[in-house]
Amino acid sequence: MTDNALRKPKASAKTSGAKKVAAPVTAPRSTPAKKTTARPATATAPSKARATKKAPAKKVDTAQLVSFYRDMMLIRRFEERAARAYTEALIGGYCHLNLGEEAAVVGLMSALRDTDYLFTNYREHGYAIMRGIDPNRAMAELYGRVDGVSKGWGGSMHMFDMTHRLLGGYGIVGGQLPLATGAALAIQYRGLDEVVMCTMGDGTANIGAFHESLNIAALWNLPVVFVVINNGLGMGTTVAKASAEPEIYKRASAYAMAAERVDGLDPVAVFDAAQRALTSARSGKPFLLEVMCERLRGHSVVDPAKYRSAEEVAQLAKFDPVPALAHRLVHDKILTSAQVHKIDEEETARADAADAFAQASALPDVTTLFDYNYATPVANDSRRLPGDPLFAVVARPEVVR
Ligand SMILES: Cc1ncc(C[n+]2csc(CCOP(=O)(O)OP(=O)(O)O)c2C)c(N)n1
Ligand SMILES: [Mg+2]
Repeated sequence: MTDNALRKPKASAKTSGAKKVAAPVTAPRSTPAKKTTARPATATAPSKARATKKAPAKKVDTAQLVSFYRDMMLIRRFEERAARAYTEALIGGYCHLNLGEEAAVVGLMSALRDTDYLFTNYREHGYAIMRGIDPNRAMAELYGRVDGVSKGWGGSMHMFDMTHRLLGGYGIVGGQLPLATGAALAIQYRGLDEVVMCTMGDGTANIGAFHESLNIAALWNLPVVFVVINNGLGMGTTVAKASAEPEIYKRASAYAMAAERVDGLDPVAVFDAAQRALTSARSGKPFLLEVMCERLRGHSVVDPAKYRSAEEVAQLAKFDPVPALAHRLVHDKILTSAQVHKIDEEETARADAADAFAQASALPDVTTLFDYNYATPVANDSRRLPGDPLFAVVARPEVVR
């Protein structure tokens, strides 16, 4: 367990931005922070000024809850299938999984309209599926096959699909933020009723682009929701060790931006919070949403996560949103255990079918390697470098100066 579990909120915490309420106050850092995984001295409990009354309990739409469960189960089985294929050396490159973050992914994506846009990072398979991309095409991309979302040239970290308005898939931590902000500017410029959602990890909130993007988004009232998936870890470094302000949503107040922290184990809570955030952004008030999750496995498939003690790993099951929702469905008599099991079987079969589809898909022709480097033709596109062992040596195009 990272210290995340200790920080899991009982209810959503909110800040409406410094324009309306006092900015969060942290104790001045007079002494250097101690190297500890415990909550840093600068962390403050939400002040009364910012704590909001718990929203009245909404009647849960049972069909929606079942649908959330099915989606979460598909992501769970898809990711497990991907992990297996990776260890069988069927998938190359990097591979980061959404295991433990399924409720966050499903809640967030269910709140988006088809006309909204998503930018995300390398931990993206579940997002791609939830945007409506066929799991077969998502899996084929992991396998680097022609039927993949990015025609097999992107791999796990670089899915892109304009039809479903998934604008990546980025391997550079924070790389997606300025791009998402720019897309929101384009929407505003065109006067459209669309919103950009930009998801990232907790570690990303320490990258310069985070601050630049939030600042300009708030300054120009851009229709963008920034979402921090706080899984307590940036690779092997805990939030407590890396962030002077570990309650990341509070950073929004530095930019007079509305913000909220929500329990990422509950897809309904995430869905509701995402809807509030999107409504705000659609009216020109960008939003920072922090979603508290646990990453159930290593940073990527090849990370044995030795920085976690056996005791911590044993605790993780408590923070697994998939069995938690199954339990809720049965406990509340929405589904029987047999029905829950059937959904599992069906989604396992769906993940297996995606795997079979990917294995049957062809590898891309190597001559198409540079075909998708640029959206539009570029003069002197140096796709055929003399000496490149993959290609016959051809005359290099003249360089335009
Ligand atoms: C600019 C940059 N720096 C470092 C890395 C190496 N790196 C990849 S993922 C990662 C941790 C990011 O953690 P977080 O933002 O919390 O996302 P999570 O992996 O937990 O989803 C780092 C440091 C990178 N890809 N890009
Ligand atoms: Mg993280």
